[in-house]
Amino acid sequence: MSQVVTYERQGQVGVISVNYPPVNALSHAVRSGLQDALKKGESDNDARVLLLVCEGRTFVAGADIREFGKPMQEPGLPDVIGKFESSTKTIVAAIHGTALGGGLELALGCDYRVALNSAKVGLPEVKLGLLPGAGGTQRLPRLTGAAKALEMITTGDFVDAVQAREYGIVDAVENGGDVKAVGLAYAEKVLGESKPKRPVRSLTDKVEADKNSSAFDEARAALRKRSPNLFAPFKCVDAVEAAFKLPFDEGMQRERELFMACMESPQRGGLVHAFFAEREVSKVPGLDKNTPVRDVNKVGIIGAGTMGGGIAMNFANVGIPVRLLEVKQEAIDRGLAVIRRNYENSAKKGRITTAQVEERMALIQPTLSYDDFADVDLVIEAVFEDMGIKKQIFGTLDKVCKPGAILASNTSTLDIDEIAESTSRPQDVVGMHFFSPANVMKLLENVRGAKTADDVKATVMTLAKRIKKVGVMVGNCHGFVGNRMLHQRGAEAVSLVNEGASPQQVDKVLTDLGYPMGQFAMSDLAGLDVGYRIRQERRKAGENIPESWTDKLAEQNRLGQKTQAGIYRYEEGSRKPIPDPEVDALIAQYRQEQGIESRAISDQEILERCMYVMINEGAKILEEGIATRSLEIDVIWIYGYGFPAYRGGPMFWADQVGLGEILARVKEFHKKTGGKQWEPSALLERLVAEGKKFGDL
Ligand code: T1G
Repeated sequence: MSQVVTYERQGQVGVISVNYPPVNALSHAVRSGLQDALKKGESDNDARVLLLVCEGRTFVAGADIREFGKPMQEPGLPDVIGKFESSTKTIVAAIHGTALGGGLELALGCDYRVALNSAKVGLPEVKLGLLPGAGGTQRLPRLTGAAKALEMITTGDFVDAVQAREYGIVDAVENGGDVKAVGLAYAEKVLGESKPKRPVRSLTDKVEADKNSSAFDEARAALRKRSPNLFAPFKCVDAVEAAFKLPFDEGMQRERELFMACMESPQRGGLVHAFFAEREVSKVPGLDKNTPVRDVNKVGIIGAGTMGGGIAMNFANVGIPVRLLEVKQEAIDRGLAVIRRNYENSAKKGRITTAQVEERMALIQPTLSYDDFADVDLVIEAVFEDMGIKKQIFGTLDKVCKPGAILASNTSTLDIDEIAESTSRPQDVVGMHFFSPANVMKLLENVRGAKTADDVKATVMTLAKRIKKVGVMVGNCHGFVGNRMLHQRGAEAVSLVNEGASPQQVDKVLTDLGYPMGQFAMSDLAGLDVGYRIRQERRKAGENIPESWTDKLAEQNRLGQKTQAGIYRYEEGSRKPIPDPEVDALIAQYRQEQGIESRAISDQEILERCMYVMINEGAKILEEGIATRSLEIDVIWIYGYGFPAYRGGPMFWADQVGLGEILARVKEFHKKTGGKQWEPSALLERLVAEGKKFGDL
């Protein structure tokens, strides 16, 4: 392997250069290379100042996450950074791209830091269930003070170069694209001005000023509100506080102890799994990564309702013009008004400017005529979940759209192949299933039909990244992956209420697990009419779907938040679900009519029945090849339904619970109910028999 860290002298500057694609992560080779290059620089008598710089796309973006969980090989990063800080020579770090985590910590071990204008810095370890474990919690506060350090370290948010200079993290910001030239010039300047070594550990003014600050307890109180279930953020506060209470070396020791506690936490395992899984899903097994993609410069969207409007926003947000089609002018006007209101709310929160509101609105052109779809590269249909309507629409699209236009449906459950058969170009038909609210939820389930062309698959997967979504390629079946599992959880939740649990008890078990909202609160958000219509469709198609108490609510026009009453009731202007005695009475009445003797149900039974039915369904989805890897299911549930990333996703969580335990309970529920949903998955049985996990697939 070519040297990942080199040393060369340019004039009076000894240049230490890291070159370890893709992001110069601090692998063992890089840490050793840095140590060796530093020794060369220190022994090079003609090098009067040293410069640390990186090749490629970015300055060091952190420790090598792929090494986590493996035995750490010396030299450890804190030691390497300590050698830079105590070096006999003054060291300048030149930053470009994203100096993150251990990368920023390495730069803080240098005496001066210069950054390109386009650079960003951050300590995002908390997003991996960790804390900065190489001095970041001790050095950053010595430059920024308590409040900024706490904010950066407990959120993991990046700051841009100018902000970093304002906070005292970098000393200078320079325009220009050649970070090495900028670094050399700054090193010469340091030399010319005889700037002394300035180890960050020796800075005391910020520590003195904030040592009795209330910022630490305020940060803890804020975290108890924002993320009570998370472990690492609270340890971050403890570590930063140590910088103000202990001498530097003891503070470093404290940081180490807290870092190891985070490293051993199951939350770190879940978050690191989620980090890599999110990146893995963009590599579709069986789809050549060099498959050409089709141009998408103009998009047509059919339906200006909640979904269509939200989908349109995703494209306008990244500058792609949209033709938004409806059948009636008032529907268009209503849809555009909702879009404008959403943008104006974002502007009020400072997320976008008022100019951007107008720019984006101008990109969304309404139309009542399919003729305006003649030149679009992609159409996304987002109308009612009614197969008859969809087939009619795709028949029309087949006639009006140009050859090569991609015809996508945002259907959340219906058969993509059946839709494709209503056109003469099934190879151009694909599912693009957005999640409500479509302009917010990051997940995009791209559904391949039997005849969907490879370049269409590659195009929609690339497009997902372009519109800042996490795209997952899935197979075609009722409900695809996410909703197929959600359907099972929903049915089990309804059964649990039939048998004696209350909706709020079921929801609390799920929110205690870490979901942002429970099954029934989510049904009220989506609208009970959505599920009701799907069940009616399936009854029309001849399936035996027994009437449930939720049908009765829908028939009483208790549709959820949109009617201020559904499974819960909602006060004017509030989204807070309030248990409703009227619903309790309706459920009791339903039990009586069904001859059900209600019983007390434990939280544990609720957890097992809601989660294990999903795991069993997920295993069947893998068996059928609807998903090819369990990590795809994890990503779908984290980004589509808010499954807690710190638990890694449902299949990762199942591996932690133990597949043997899960299979045993699945068999018990199957024996007790005979329900098809409890028929043990053959894959689950095989994995247990072989002592394997989903993660081993
Ligand atoms: N280690 C190993 N691989 C990494 C990596 C890392 N830190 N960061 C990225 N990669 C890989 C990634 O898997 C992908 O691989 C490729 O690089 C491009 O990434 C002691 C302990 C830097 C903003 O948390 O936020 O330091 O798929 O697709 O969208 O205190 O990657 O190509 O094979 O995301 O342009 C702290 C994590 C670590 C930064 C670039 N650092 N990375 O985003 O590309 S913990 C982080 C990112 C730590 C110390 C502690 C992003 C990025 P492949 P990408 P991108």
